[in-house]
Order: sequence, then structure tokens, then C-alpha cells
Amino acid sequence: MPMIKVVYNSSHLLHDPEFELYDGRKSRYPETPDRIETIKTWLEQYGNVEIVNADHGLNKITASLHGSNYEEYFQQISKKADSTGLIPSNFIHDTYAPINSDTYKAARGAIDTALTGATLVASGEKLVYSLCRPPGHHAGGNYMGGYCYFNNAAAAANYLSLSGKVAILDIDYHHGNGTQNIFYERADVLYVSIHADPKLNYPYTNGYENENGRDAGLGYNFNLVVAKNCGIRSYMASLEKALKRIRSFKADYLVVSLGFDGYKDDPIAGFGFEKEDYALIAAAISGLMLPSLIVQEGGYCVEVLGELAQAFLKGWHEYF
Ligand code: OKP
Ligand code: ZN
Repeated sequence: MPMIKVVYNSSHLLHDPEFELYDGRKSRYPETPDRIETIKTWLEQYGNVEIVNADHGLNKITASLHGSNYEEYFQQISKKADSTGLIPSNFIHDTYAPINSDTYKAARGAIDTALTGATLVASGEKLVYSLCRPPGHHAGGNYMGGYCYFNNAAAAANYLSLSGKVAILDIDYHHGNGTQNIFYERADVLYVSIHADPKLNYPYTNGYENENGRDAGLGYNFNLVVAKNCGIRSYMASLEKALKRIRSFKADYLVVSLGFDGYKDDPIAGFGFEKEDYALIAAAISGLMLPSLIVQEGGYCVEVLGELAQAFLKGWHEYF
């Protein structure tokens, strides 16, 4: 396995919400700091990786993605956060985006992590893995939600789109409604997502197969719904359809929104995947032979996340 650059940023540690709220009830917040720490530590020990720190000089790029007052507003409310972490406002889509005093800084670090990865891919790296946290694919042009604040993958794709056509393949268990929202009217960035049925799963409002894009973007949004616990065999059939669409698009770059919440023991999701299935998925995707940025999204079975990341990188072989 060749050396792979893994982009990391420690400010995610500051974002550690106390609980999740649903129907007025509190439960454990699954999107925890140890998710990223365990992946980093595991890859340092067992993977051939070079850890690169995120570059924080890239902040101007967010403005074109989320609108300038979004970031300013987020920074302001982060300072005023109370113990619930919940601040009702036009920008907040659901109760799954709690904000504490350091959330802005952590989210800024996550988007910098993605952008740093994008700059490396744009300058010739074949495969880079950005260990983003908090995740991003539920953050839209003007909203946060689903543990997401800034859309890391969208920022990376938007940056890469300055140098060519970009396909985003989202294989998190949940539909990336935010990413879809950001690129819905664009033909230069293709969004392809395989996810659980939104009738039964978060984000509920989007992810249906008839959502194909709008105006110039019509035909450049492709949603594939699979069943919870579908297993790798039936998942691979959908993955082949996704890859076929990406091939016909003739992308110059690929951004993978990588969630590990398809793993069979994930506490909030699950496609019934075994650990080794992540190597099969990566092998299939790497057959696209595209310079690629992997952006970390979800995955909540913390004790195996390092192994899943290792399996994924090991499976990514065809390109090398
Ligand atoms: C974020 B990502 C679970 C309720 C669902 C929101 C899920 C956000 C998933 N108690 N909470 O796509 O992995
Ligand atoms: Zn997810």
C-alpha cells in the first residue's frame, strides 16, 4: 500500500455535545471526539499514512459556499451558547446541531481539513483522506443539522471544481441533503448518493429517487435508496449503478463522502456490512481511476472505526 496523506485537525476535540434531543428526551450524543481519534491512532499504527495538519488559511472559500452571513452568524451564536446548546433560528434545520462555545472553531477546523485535502488533490496527490469532524453532508447552503455545521465535502468539491468536473459519491448511511442542496442547480458537480430510505430514516425530507436536480443541474443529482440491513451483495448492485453514472459524467476529480454507519453494529444505522466489506466497496470505487479525496462523514460504532478505515484504504488498490 503506498503512503497516503491523512489530513487531521485537533480542534474537533472542543466540540463534545452533552446530549442529543428528540421529542424532548435526552439521549447520548453519538457523534463523539473519539471517533476521529481512534481512526487517526489506528492508521498511524497499522496504515502507511502521513498525518498532515489542516491549513487554516483557507477561510475565504466558505463564503461562496454558505453565504457570508452564515459563517458570521455561527461565530456569533457560538459565543452565546447556553447549556442546552440549542439555539432556534432560521439557520438551524433540526435539533441535531447543538452549538457550544467551541463548536464554531471545531466546524471551521473540519472545513479546513477538507479544503487542505482538496488543495493536495488539486496539486497532484492521487488519494487523500480528510479526517473531518464534525461531519458535513447535512449542512446546506443556509442551514445546519444532523450533527453538521459546515459542509466539508461540498467545500472540497467546490474548490476542486475550479480545476475540473467533480463527482461526489456519498456512501454514508444517511442521504446528504445538504450536499444535494448546495449543488442542486449545478452541472459541473455531480452528486451521487446511496442511502437508506428517507421515508424511514434521517433526513426524511430529502433523498428520494425522483430528486434529479434543477435548471442547469437537471440530471446531475442521482439518489439511490437501499434498505436498512441490505447487506453487501445487494448494496454492490446499487454501487455499480452509482459508478456507472460517474463514469458517464467523465469527472476529473472524485470526492467520497465516507460514512462508516453502514457497519452491522452501528448504534444508529446499519446496512449489515462486515469489516471487510469496506475493502470491497473501496476496490470498486477505486476502479474509477480518479484523483480522489475521501471526506469523513458519519460512523458511530467507535470501537471498530480504525479497522473500517484501514480496510477501506487497503481495498483502494486499482489506481496504484
Ligand atoms: C449524521 B450522519 C438518532 C436520530 C438521528 C440524526 C442523524 C444524523 C446522521 N437518535 N439523528 O449522516 O451520519
Ligand atoms: Zn450517516
